[in-house]
Amino acid sequence: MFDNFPLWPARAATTAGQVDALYIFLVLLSAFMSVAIFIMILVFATKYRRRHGRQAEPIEGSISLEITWSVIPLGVFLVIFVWGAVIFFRERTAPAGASEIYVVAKQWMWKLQHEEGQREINELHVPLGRDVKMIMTSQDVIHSFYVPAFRLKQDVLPGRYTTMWFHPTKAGTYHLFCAEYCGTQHSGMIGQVVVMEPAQYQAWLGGGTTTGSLAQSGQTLFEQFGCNTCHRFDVQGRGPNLKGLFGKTVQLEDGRSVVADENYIRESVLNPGAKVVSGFKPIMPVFQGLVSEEQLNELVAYVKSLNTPASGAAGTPNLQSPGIQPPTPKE
Ligand code: HEC
Ligand SMILES: [Cu+2]
Repeated sequence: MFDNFPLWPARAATTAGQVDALYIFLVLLSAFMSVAIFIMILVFATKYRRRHGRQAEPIEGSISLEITWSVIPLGVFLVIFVWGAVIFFRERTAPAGASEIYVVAKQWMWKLQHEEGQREINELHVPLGRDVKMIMTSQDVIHSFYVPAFRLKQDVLPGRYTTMWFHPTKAGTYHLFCAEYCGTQHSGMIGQVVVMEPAQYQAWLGGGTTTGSLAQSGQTLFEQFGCNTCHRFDVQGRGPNLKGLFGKTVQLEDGRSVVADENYIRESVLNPGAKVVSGFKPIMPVFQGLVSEEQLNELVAYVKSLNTPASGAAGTPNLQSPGIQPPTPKE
């Protein structure tokens, strides 16, 4: 309805309409309250203006009045809260099977890695109608990934992954901004998200040169860094078998248990001593400072790829670019 109404940026993802609906509700509610207050001011100012023989009677406490003005606003605020929370949780939880893009922010650019191996700077190409999950980190200060057309903004922090996801609904080119002041060239840390028709996207994917999928690069690193000397897939090595690790609950030596998500794998590589797996000795070397953020993403993608049932022989990841299979029937 408001597609060409210049107050709003384009709506190009499923989140956009949801956020706008809540936003419009808030604006209307505030407008209604402001107007009501102003009308009351005028009404009372007129009604109780200084006149002979007419005096306002002060109300000396009234339970019913107090309950009314507590319960009604409470109800209104709860509506806002629940509505906002629903959108928030929906935005937070990426659907299973989303294609994954790794993002490394730095002063002052966005570096993007596709699962299929394509790399981009300040430009992100995604296909129309597929879920896309962004796994983001920063190699220096805090940045924030902001795409107004998707109504999505997520801080990107050094030292850990933050994620967000979207489902583009309209082909086009949209602004990408850094929304966290990050230094001199902050205002230049801009780019674009290009949403393409699936066929065009396939052509685009085929066009670039890549050195193989992220997981494949990760496998190469896994051998280069000697991870495979301890982490074996056939016999029990000095380190745990990483097959099936992603998403699993890991028992730790100190009695805690953690779910092995991207952040856990990341920490396990950078600072293995922080969470030692139960039954193993803390002999894994610290890789902090030895792997770049991009390499770390490749290692994480590799470890995750070890989960795919199609991985076949021990240690061979699924190399068939999971992200570019034809759309699943559910869509
Ligand atoms: C010297 C042997 C050794 C090397 C080399 C090594 N690791 Fe480890 N790794 C271990 C041990 C032992 C553990 C379990 C104890 C712990 O958590 O620190 C472990 C734990 C892990 C875990 C957590 C596993 C789980 O089941 O929760 C991951 C992920 C991991 N390593 C990845 C890597 C990667 C990636 C590399 C290469 C960059 C690597 N490791 C190199 C020995 C090693
Ligand atoms: Cu920035």
